[in-house]
Amino acid sequence: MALLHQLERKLLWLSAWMIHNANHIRPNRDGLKVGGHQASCASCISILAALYFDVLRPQDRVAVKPHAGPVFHAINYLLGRQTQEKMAGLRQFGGAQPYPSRVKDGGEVDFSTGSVGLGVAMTSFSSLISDYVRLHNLGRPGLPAGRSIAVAGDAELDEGNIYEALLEGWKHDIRNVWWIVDYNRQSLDSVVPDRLFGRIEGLFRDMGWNVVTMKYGRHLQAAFTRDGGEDLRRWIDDCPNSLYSALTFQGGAAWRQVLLTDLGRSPGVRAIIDPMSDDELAALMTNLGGHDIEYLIEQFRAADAAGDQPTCFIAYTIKGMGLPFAGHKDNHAGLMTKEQMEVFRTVMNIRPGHEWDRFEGLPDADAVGAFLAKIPFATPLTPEGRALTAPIVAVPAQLPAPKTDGRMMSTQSGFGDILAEIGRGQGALKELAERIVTTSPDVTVSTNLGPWVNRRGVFDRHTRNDVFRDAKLASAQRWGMAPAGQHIELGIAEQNLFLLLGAAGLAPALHGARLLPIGTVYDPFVNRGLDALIYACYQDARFLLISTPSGLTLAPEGGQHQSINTPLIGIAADRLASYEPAHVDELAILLRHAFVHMQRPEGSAVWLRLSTRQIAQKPRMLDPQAVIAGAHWVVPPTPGARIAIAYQGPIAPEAEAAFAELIQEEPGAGLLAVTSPDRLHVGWLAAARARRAGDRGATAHIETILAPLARNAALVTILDGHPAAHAWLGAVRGQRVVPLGPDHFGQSGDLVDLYREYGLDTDAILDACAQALLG
Ligand SMILES: Cc1ncc(C[n+]2csc(CCOP(=O)(O)OP(=O)(O)O)c2C)c(N)n1
Ligand SMILES: [Mg+2]
Repeated sequence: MALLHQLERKLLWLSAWMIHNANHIRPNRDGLKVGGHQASCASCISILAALYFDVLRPQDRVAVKPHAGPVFHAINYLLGRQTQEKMAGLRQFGGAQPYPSRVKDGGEVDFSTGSVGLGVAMTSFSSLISDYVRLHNLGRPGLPAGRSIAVAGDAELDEGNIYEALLEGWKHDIRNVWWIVDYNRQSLDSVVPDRLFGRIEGLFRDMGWNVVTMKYGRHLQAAFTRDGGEDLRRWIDDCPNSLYSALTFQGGAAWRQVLLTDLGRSPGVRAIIDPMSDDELAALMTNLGGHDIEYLIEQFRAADAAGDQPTCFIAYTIKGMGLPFAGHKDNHAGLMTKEQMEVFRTVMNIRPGHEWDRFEGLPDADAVGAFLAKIPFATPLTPEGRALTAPIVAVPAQLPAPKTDGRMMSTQSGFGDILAEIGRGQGALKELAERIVTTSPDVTVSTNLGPWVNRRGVFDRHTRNDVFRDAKLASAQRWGMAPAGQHIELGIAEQNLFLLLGAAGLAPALHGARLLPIGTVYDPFVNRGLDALIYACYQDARFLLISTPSGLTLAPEGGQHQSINTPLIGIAADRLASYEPAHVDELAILLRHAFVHMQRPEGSAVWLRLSTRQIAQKPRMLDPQAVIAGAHWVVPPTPGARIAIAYQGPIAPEAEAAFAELIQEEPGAGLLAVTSPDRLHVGWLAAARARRAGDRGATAHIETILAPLARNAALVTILDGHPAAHAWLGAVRGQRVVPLGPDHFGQSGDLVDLYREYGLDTDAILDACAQALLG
């Protein structure tokens, strides 16, 4: 315990110093605030120390609240897993990130955090995936199952996604999840209302969680057992959060004054507080559960021994504990002044020039070092460290594409057919089929996942029969639930979809298990889960997103469901390769590519935007590389041609019809199928960068594609999405673009009316061609 107390002091020093160094010591070249959160760090020192230095096992995975990033780095530094250089570079280019980041800070980070609420919820989906991997026997052999743990700020519980995740977790009977709330009753702007936690505690219990409230530390608990102790406890229990915070900031004399005013007539209370100095009184009154490491460890161990029920620990804390602005309501981004830091340095016994020394100022430095070497978490998870890898699953050269020749088909039904064929799991498809895990937020049937689910079953930790099937009632969906199932059924909340895809997409790194996660969602509702989608990609999770139906092509089903901004999101989202095929032959190429690209170290998640519109499929030979690179000529232009039509997605028939008329007058015109403005744009920027770096021959796919057209040729572009997705094509070779696509949405109709109203029909394309040719 004595050594743990010394380690707590060290974490408090290092986290505060790291932020101080970034703001006050390091040269500032641009005059911008650097920032950092010394108070948020101080608040959870004991919680993190109890976890990392005692309770955690190497196989546990932790999401650390964003503003405790410096404490996390300090812990790793003490364990020899973080460098002084990175810590001194906190918030600097190449230095430690402000909030723990898997991709930028490296393998010690299990889950990135930053957008509050998401890291917390991620842990429940991570535990679900942990169960999935274990029950399918896909994990790295010999790796024990660990807990998924979140250390959360209390304001994170204001985020709605927390409650969506709680409900979903309850449905899936998740296990081995701990959420530890750093309950400092402060957020960024203010002190939170007093009665809130009663509510939140009830919510957790209703969702089947065990709730452990750690309000008072052992000193206060002891005081409460004395004469007058009950009065003191009642006084603190009734004390509004804001007053408690203010008194904490003011210190011992202020505490004494109010206690004497309110409880001075109680001889027992007088006997407790009168013998104490102001400092001792302040220490007693702020002896909350979350700052008592002995108590924390005792409670964590007890929960551990009690089993695998999900547990929420509410650890009462003080924001800024141990620092001059402890308890002050404005302390969130508060920084210690240089003078305050000097006082702090003296108290911490740190010699100038030795600020970064690991055990500087600790009375038992050698013993602390020896202790750290023996804690459970000091054992590396594997010889390669915490970030695991998984072997690549072979993908056959061609996926089993449905017979399309001469048929009318939509990309959505093509997707369902191909996946169902893979689901047979025969021959070369066996391993691929075993690694796929699908999920959908209550749109499994309407996104054509049904046939796949019929073949592979629904995942559940418990086997549950399909009542309809057992009763021989006719239904197209035969969905028994069992641990061997490969579809994870989700409720309708889209953020959960992306958090689950994120967790499943990290299975190689977290469990050494290769999963190929596929999630389906209606395209417009990508927006509902967008922050969680970006969050999953930011962590480099690998998954395939299928969004369908999309655009105003869903026509009578549309109105509010018409998505126009999603192609732009596809262009802008990092670590996400986005496509919109028009025909099923392109789709088959792209699906195969997705399974390969998701597994490449330099790959990424993949997004296919699909449609329910049935269009004519034609026999043809495609160049897969061109489809993957983002565009291919359906009808190549003759050299020097004055115009081309470029289309994307299910408006292909309108583009073809317009093209048939156009070539009557412009025989050399070209017809271009765009499968990905995102990939074209990525390739274009990459080629420009390569040329600037000296590779003069670097050429982008879109540059090659547009090269045959005349320098001053015109491009008429069209997609069922915002026209800005294509407008940039004019910048590639300085050609003129007339971009078509809806920039308004919101009414249903049939395709004829909608395409006319929003300028996507054949006439609109021909008008645009005329305008373009006139220049
Ligand atoms: C989604 C999101 N909204 C807003 C913010 C800005 N923000 C950062 S921290 C914070 C308050 C955090 O309070 P709490 O979770 O209680 O953390 P602590 O008190 O421990 O610092 C806010 C609003 C954010 N990071 N993410
Ligand atoms: Mg807080």
